[in-house]
Amino acid sequence: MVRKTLGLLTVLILWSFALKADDGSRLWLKYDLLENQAYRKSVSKAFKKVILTDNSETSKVAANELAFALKGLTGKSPLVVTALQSDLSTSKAIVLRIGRPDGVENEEGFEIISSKKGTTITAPSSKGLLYGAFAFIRKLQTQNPLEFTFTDSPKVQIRMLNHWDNANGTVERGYAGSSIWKWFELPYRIDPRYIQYARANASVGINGASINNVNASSRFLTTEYLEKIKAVADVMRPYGIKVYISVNFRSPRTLGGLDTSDPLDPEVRAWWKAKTEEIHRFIPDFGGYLVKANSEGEPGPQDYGRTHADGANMLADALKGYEGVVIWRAFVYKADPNGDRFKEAYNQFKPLDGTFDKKVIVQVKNGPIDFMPREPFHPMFGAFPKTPLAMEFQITQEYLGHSTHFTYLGPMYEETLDTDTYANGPGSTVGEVVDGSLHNYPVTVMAGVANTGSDANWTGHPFGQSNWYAFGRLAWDHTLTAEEIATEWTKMTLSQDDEVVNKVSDLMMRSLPTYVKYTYPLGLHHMMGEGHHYGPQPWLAKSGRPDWTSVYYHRAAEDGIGFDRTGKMSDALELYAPEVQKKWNDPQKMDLNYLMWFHHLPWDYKLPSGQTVWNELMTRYYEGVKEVEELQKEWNSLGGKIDRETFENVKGRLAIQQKEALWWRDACYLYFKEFSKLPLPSGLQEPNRTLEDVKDLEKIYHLR
Ligand code: GCW
Repeated sequence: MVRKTLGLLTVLILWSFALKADDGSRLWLKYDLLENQAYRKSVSKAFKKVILTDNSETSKVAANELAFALKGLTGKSPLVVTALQSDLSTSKAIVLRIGRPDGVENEEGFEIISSKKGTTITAPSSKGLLYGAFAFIRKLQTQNPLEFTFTDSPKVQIRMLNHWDNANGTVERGYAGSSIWKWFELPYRIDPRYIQYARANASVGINGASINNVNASSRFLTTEYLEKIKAVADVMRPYGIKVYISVNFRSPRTLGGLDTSDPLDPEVRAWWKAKTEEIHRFIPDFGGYLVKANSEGEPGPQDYGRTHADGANMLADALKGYEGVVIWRAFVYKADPNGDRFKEAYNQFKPLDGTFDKKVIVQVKNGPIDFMPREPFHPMFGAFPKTPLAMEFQITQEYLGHSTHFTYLGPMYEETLDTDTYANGPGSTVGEVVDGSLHNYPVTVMAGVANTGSDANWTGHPFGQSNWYAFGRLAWDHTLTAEEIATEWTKMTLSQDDEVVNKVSDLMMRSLPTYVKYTYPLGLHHMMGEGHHYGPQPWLAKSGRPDWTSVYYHRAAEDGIGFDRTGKMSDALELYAPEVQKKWNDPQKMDLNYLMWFHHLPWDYKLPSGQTVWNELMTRYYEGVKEVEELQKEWNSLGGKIDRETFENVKGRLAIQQKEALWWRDACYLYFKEFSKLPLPSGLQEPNRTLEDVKDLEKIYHLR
């Protein structure tokens, strides 16, 4: 009897676990039953059917998504009908209608007029209807009152993910399993995750995906692969997503059998024209080419004494007559121990402003070095009135603790986009450069390096999903705040309880400043483990190139620490507008978060805070560790209030993060102490290990 009861109990427990456990695969599109009964009732009363007045695939996707969401949120399936079927009453319905309402600025915009008696979504195109449908669903998921009017249009035209995925299924800088693209199965088998991927992107307005690594294999341009890419493009199309291909500049040689890839060579140009034509036979709405050239060993026009503009314009020429564009990356730098990598891209590209074809966009990383946890904005954003510049953010956390550390990146994106470049005087933010409003760019692009992978929850760390989400929302509208996005995401993804939502979004907002404190306080940068870019390695002095070491950047010595980029040394500051220079050229007046980006200061230099550089630095390292412990405690207090699987997942990762925050702190303190020869500020406790002990830890990562 006892045994029987126990058996039953186990089954019940397992069953309740199965019911509750959430593997995260549904992302923020969960559509779980609305817990607030009054709200749920009013939603199911207001919307009994979805009426579609347009027959395109994309509009059908929009209608079906609305029906699917309503079924999940209210427990009742609405009817989906096309207006052609009968002259149905529009009361108690969500009506999807093509039209151009006032205030809708472009084709992808929409208007929602909602009431308790029904809702009409109007848009100039079916893509607009799709975005309107997802916006409406978001309002329901976040329990917005049902009476409202809302118009919205994207500020940037091309909002895309850049996948650094390879043909063999690996992902460069990917930390969530292998690639989502199953090249060996395509075009015959369509993995259902492609559709889920497309839905997720469409829900935040992402309308482009470059499907392969910018360190590109020519293989993606073979006919065999074009057939595979076509199959992916066919899945993406109804969701409003165009496919782009990263290309290897040497392809005319490797694939075409030519003995050069010189962009001015007529045969090379003809090869690209023919290839472009072939691509369009497979993918008529092909998005275009993404190119990493003459960067980190990749081939490019400079191999033939030509410029980036020569290379990009040749590809633009091949795309003439088609919709597609050329997105040419500005991530270039050369190995010069006496130079400053900060200035490289600017110096190579600035003379080319105004010489690019209209189809070319130059894609610039948010900061001048490389996706560091906190970078000043890239100086190029203040200096290219005649060339459209695309923003490239990194969503995958290459330098931000991969998928073990909790770092919500919304505040980083927001900070960059809101910074004033002074390109046309005060009020010329990076966001306004990128959205084209400042210089009237004909094409505008925002790209995010994807953090998606084969892990069930797509991103490894559950909060990695929020970074994908935040990128999409800000690419659509860069004036949204990171905080409102955090709240919105949490409501859709983790909880419907206001108290939990407030707590979680507060933790999200604190997560990045905390990460910066225990890794790169005061504007230090590029001191991570060699190659894999994980954990601290401030002592790294020898690498394949001088600008891949740590000492190149922190310049710690007996006389102090930091990279002097003022007129006294590299003068990189001079690349910014005078107002920006003024903001950053005086250590007594500047935001200390950027201090070491621009100044080399004695260890005992007195900062305006009253602290010396050494004491401020150490205080921040120690605070960072404490803050992780607080994050951990506060997260752990949410047990029972968040889905168990997600809760445990984050809890486990936070435990690793706590250990590794200590690793960073001890490594940096013990190493920098060798130069400063100063003790820890009073009240801070000595680590219980030596510098050698900490250096030994790094061996674990070199075993890979
Ligand atoms: O930071 C470096 C990364 C490389 C990457 C490169 C780039 C795709 O470590 O992995 O290569 O940036 O952005 O091209």
